[in-house]
Amino acid sequence: MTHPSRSGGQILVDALKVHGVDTAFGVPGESYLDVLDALHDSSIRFVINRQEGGAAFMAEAYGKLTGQPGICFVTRGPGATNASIGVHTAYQDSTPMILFIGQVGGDFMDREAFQEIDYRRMYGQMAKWVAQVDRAERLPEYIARAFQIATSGRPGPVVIALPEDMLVDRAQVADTGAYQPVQASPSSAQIERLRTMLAAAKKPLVLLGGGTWNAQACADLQAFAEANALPVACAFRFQDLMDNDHPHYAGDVGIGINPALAVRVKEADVLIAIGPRLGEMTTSGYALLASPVPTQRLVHIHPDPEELGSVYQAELMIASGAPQACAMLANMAPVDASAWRGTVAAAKAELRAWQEQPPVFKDGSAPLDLWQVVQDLMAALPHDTILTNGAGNYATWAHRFWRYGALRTQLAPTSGAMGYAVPSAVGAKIVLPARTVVAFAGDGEFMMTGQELATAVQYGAGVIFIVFNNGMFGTIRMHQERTYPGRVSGTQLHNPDFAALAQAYGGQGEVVEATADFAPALARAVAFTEARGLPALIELRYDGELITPNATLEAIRKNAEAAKGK
Ligand SMILES: Cc1ncc(C[n+]2csc(CCOP(=O)(O)OP(=O)(O)O)c2C)c(N)n1
Ligand SMILES: [Mg+2]
Repeated sequence: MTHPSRSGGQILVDALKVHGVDTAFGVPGESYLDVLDALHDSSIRFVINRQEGGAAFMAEAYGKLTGQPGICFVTRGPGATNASIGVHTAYQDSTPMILFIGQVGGDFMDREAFQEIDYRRMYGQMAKWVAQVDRAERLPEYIARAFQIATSGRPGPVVIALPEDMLVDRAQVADTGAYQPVQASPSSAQIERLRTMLAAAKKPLVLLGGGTWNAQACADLQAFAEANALPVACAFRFQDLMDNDHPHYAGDVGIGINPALAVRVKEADVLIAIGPRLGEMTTSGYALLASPVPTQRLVHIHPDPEELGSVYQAELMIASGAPQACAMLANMAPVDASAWRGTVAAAKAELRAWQEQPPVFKDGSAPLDLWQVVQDLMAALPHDTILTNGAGNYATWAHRFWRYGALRTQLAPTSGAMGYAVPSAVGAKIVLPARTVVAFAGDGEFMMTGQELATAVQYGAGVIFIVFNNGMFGTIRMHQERTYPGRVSGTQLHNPDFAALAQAYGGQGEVVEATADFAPALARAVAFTEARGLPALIELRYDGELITPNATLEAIRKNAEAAKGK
C-alpha cells in the first residue's frame, strides 16, 4: 500500500491527532516552521505563550488536569532552556507531558551550531525519555512511543528533538494507532496480604498521592475507606484526591503539616500509601517514616516498580496504577474495623480545629485577615473551583484552609517551582472554560511568569488572580530569620502596582488592604470575569510580619537569637 508524501512537520501533526491531541502550548521558533505550517490547517489549537516557562507550565497543568500528555513546542537552545522548569515539574509531579524542541539540522549538527544543545544530555535526568528523530519516516513510531512512555507506569515528561531538515524532508509512511497507557495491577494474593495486615491493625491510615488517578479511582478509594472506616490523608500537593468535605478526609501530609496529623502518621501501625512517592515534603524530611525500614507496617502501592523499595522498604510492595489498585480495594471484603472506627471522626475533628481562624486574627487588630479571605472565596465560589499556586509562604493559606472539591481542583507543583500559579491557572481556564479558576500568587511568585496575563487576555481566560503582596520573598526571609536572625539579605522586593499592571494587560485590577473590602472586591472580580471573559486581579497588601498563620518574623527571630545565645 502506498501512502501520500508528507513533510516531517505534517507527519508529526497528523500523529498528534491520532493520539487525541486537541491543544498544544508553545512559543514559536524558526527551527520548527514546518510544524507551525502543518498546525495552520489542523484542528489542534496552538496556544501561543509569552515565555517558554509559561508554555511548559501550561502543558504540565494540562497533563495534570486531563491525564493525557500536555503538549509543548519550543525552539532550540534558549527556548529549550526556558522550558526546562516545566519539564522538571512534570518529572517530580509524575505528570504526562511531551516537549517538542526544534533542533539544528543534521547538516550542521555537532558543530555547536547556532543555539545547538544535545537534549539527551541536557534533559537526561529530568525526563523519562529524551530522543531525537533523525528520519521523517520514523516520526509515527517515535511519537507513539513518546505517548506510551509519558502515560505508562509512573507518568512523566518526554522530550523529543526535531532537526530542522528532518521536518521538511518528505516521506511516505503510515500513521500508527492511538496510544494505550499501560499500568500494572495488584495480584489477588497481594490484596489478600494487605487485607491480613489491615485486619491485624489498631491504628491504620491511608495516604494518597502521585499520578494515574481518575474519577473512578477516587470513587473506589472512597468506597474502600468507608467500608473499612479508614481515615484518609493526602500527600504534599495531592490534596484533591479526596473531596476535602468527605467525612474520612483527614488533611494533607506536606509542608506545615497539622501536628496532630503528623502524630497520626508516625503512630499508625499500618500505613497504606496508594500512589505517593513518599518524598522529602510528604515525610517531613524523611522524619514521619524512618528510612530504610519504617516503624509503621507499610504497604506501598506505586506504578513504578523502581520507586518501590527505593527509600522505604515497605512490608508489602505493590506495583500498580491507582485505578487498578483502588478497583480491587473497593471489591475487597471489609475487615472488622471496630478497633479504630472512632479515628475517622477524631481525625476530622483535628482537621477542623486546624482549619479554624488562627488566634492572630481573633481580636480583629490585623487590618487584613487572610483566613477570612479564604473563607470569603470558598463561600462565593463553586466547590469544584480550580485553585492554583506556586511556591512561597502564601501557599499555606491554600494548603491549610482551602477545602479542595475533588479530583483536579488543585494545581500546585510538588517540585516547589515558583512561577507555576499564573500559567497553570491560565492553561486550566483555556482548557476548561466552564470552571472557575483562581490563582494564589505571592508578589515574588507573580513576577516570575505574570506576563502570561497577556495569554489570558488573548484567549479570553477569565482567571481570578489573588496576589499576596508582602513585599518580600517571604519563605526565604523566614528561613533567614531562623538561621541568620536579623540579617536580612536578598529577600526584600519593591513591587509594581499589581492592579494597574492587570489593567494594562486588559484585565481588571483592585487593591485590598482591609478584611471587609475583600468580599465586595471578589464579587466585582467574579462579575467581571463572567461578563467579559477576561482576567481579574486582586492584590492583597498586608504586613509581611505575619509570615505564617502561626508565627511572626519577630517571634522567629527572637527564638533563633535565644537559641544562638545558649
Ligand atoms: C523558580 C524558583 N526560584 C526560587 C525558589 C526559592 N523560593 C522558594 S519560595 C520563595 C519566595 C516566594 O516569594 P513570594 O512568592 O513573594 O511568596 P511569600 O513567601 O512572600 O509568601 C523563593 C525565592 C523557588 N522555589 N523556585
Ligand atoms: Mg512575598
